Amino acid sequence: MTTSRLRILTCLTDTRAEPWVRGLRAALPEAEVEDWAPGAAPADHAVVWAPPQAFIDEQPGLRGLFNIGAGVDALLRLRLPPATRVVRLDDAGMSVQMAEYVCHFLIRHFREFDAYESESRAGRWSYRKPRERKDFAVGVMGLGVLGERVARAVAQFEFPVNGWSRSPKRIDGVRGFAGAAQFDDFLSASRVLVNLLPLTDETHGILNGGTLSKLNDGRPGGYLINVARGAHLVDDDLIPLLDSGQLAGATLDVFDVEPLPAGHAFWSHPKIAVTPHGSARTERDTSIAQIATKIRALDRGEPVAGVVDAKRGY
Ligand code: NDP
Ligand code: OXD
Repeated sequence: MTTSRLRILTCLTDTRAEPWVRGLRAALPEAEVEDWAPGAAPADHAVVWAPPQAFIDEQPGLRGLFNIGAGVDALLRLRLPPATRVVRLDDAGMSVQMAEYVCHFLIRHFREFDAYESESRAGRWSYRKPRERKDFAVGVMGLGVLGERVARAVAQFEFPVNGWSRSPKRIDGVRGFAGAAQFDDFLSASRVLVNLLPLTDETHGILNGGTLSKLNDGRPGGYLINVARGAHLVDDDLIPLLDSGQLAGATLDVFDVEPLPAGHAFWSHPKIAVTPHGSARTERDTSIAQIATKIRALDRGEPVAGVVDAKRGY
């Protein structure tokens, strides 16, 4: 009698597969690990980033589909075998990076470091009037693995912090708002808005002219930091809000089309800072260790963290 070896395929769009295959082989010596090519023998588990439907169609017995990122919107758009569990990365070094990124751009805006930089380039020694933290309440949309860490980090700098999630949350130093019923109050109470929601049918286009105009009690001077997904933002609504002064600026790490196309208005707008979807990068070794532990646990029939609820969309 032959017992077949556990089989794992990688299918990683825009990511070099070779180091992942090598790392997974080292972490799971009992398994056979290969990068997918059309027609390859089907797998028990797959480690993926934005795989095509053609890959999934060749995996009728897939038990675990392991995403090498936190956001699973691209996976949930695919037709998956009914028994396949989609598993997201559970932090794996991302939340500290996200906290650094948000605190960096928040503080840069609050302390007007861009203006100081221009002054220094012009050889001018000039102070700006200090601004008060109490006037810069930060609203964090999404209080999951990343949002909660970000909210706590911002609170450490003594900004007032509001958090919005689907279900109510209690986080020290964070004023909680939950559900559609409290969304407007959350926006009005926040001046700087940080988006860390998953992209779902409910959250698509949630950053638009109507919602962004409610920031800061409707007064001018709001600021947007979008680090979740480009499709949360209605691109065409942002520029008029910036040009009119209703919003003072925006930091954008994610875009509807990535890479952000050459010539897109966001590249050159003086009030927009663009970064290339790098606010929290996947740490390969940490992620491989996490995925290997979860593959073994799933195969022993044990529960694992980060299994996605497809109905909820995250
Ligand atoms: P989680 O799934 O851990 O958390 C999601 C949070 O959003 C939860 O608090 C959830 O509420 C809340 N939420 C979901 N839907 C709604 C809704 N309709 N109304 C109000 N709140 C809602 O996600 P992560 O924190 O791990 O990641 C968030 C997103 O960040 C990812 O989906 C991904 O798109 C993006 N990301 C971006 C990266 C980058 O480099 N730019 C890197 C990694 C992730 P509840 O707690 O009640 O369920
Ligand atoms: C992720 C991402 O979801 O990189 O991990 O956006």
